[in-house]
Amino acid sequence: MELKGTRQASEARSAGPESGGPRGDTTKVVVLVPFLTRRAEADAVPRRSLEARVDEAVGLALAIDLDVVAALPIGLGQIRPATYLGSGKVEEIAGIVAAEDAGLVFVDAPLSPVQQRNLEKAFSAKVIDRTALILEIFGQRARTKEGVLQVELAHLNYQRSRLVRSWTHLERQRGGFGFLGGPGETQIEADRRLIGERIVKIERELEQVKRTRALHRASRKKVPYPVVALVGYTNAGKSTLFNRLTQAEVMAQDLLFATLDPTLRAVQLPSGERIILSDTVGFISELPTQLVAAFRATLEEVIEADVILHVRDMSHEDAQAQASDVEGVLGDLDIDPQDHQRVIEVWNKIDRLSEDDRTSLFNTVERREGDERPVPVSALTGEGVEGLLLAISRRLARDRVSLKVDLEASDGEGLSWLYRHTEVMERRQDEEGHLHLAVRVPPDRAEHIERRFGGRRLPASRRG
Ligand SMILES: Nc1nc2c(ncn2[C@@H]2O[C@H](COP(=O)(O)OP(=O)(O)OP(=O)(O)O)[C@@H](O)[C@H]2O)c(=O)[nH]1
Ligand SMILES: [Mg+2]
Repeated sequence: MELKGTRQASEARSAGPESGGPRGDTTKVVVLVPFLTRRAEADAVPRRSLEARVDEAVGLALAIDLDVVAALPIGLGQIRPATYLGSGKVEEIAGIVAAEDAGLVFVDAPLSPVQQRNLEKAFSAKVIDRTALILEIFGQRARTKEGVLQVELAHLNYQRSRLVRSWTHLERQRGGFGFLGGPGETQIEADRRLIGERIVKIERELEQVKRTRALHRASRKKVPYPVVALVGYTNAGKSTLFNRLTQAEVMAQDLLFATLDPTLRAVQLPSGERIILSDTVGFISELPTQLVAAFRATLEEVIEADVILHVRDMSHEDAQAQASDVEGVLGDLDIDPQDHQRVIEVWNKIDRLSEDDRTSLFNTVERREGDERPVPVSALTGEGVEGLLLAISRRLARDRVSLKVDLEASDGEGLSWLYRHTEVMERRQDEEGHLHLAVRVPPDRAEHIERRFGGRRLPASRRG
């Protein structure tokens, strides 16, 4: 068995020995990545390398500052109903847990409550599965009221589905949001009715928050700026690209799920038009079902976006598998990932490629035609970003209608309406004082302008 020790300095917040509870330090975690040795997996699913899976699991643990004392791929002939892992493995791991004084074991798989409890007994340590860990990360990251509520809701639903006793006495002593302690875990003890009541309450609050946000979005819609949303696998470089495009300083880190709540900024394209750029939460494979719903709400910006940038880390060995995961989630959001009128693939991190890989990537890009052509960039160095902006402009120009509007110079009200509700591309005043404007609007607004101002549609000359 390979032992991939990845120690990370972190403050030791030892919970201390507990009679009957986990013995070790609950900030020290052993990461287990079970994989089936006889794979019955459908070939349609792109395979992930085991090493990348282990890296990702370690990344998840590091994302909440755990001290990873060991990370082990665990080959399984079959999944055991009682303990998930075979008894030999369980014993072996228990030895490692004790030797490393780890108080926590992260099993990168979905565990049943029974399996979790049995493993906790066998390891004398707290055991969490993939869903619990991701929920924990989300709990720490959520900043907006809506984000916090959504994560708590996902958390409660997860708890309700597994009401079993675990090391609850420990959780009471520790702060924090969720599974590693705090009020979330305490409620495992509470009965279903209490959890149910809390769920209803949160759902009601969420409704309210959503209504407010829908209102905000509606009022933003009156402003004619199109919305461009960044989506992609976690750590693909969305926030880095967002910062490059907006000159903002959104947290961009080599950290899984660095971004949780959507962030919006206005950006001016070189062609002069303004867009609203939206940075969003990253996706991950085997996204826990409880979180899909939370994602859906967080991703409302994406659902309504005019253009979607699918940012991909092309230097990652699992780039293909990651892209399929992202496309799967887009599909769940009723967005067709193959609709290249709307979805632009941004091939990021090209600065990390070898000369050969770079050449072959550019060849692949060249072979694709028109809208299907991905845009290679490096969000880090800025290479290719001009091309990306151009690709965005082209998409936007296509589904917007350009109109020519003539106004009396005295029509100040009309003029200010146009500035508020359209993109004014050109403005000219003739000798007699008449104003001649070229404006651009979404198709549904064009009719109104034709009626109100007698505007005339221009041939779509700006189409790229
Ligand atoms: N070499 C290189 N590194 C990059 C590039 N773009 C992003 N990175 C790095 O990749 C890591 C992740 O970047 P982020 O921008 O935080 O990724 P993200 O997609 O926003 O990730 P989440 O918010 O976690 O979903 C950071 O360490 C970045 O510096 C790039 O073009 N080249
Ligand atoms: Mg981010």
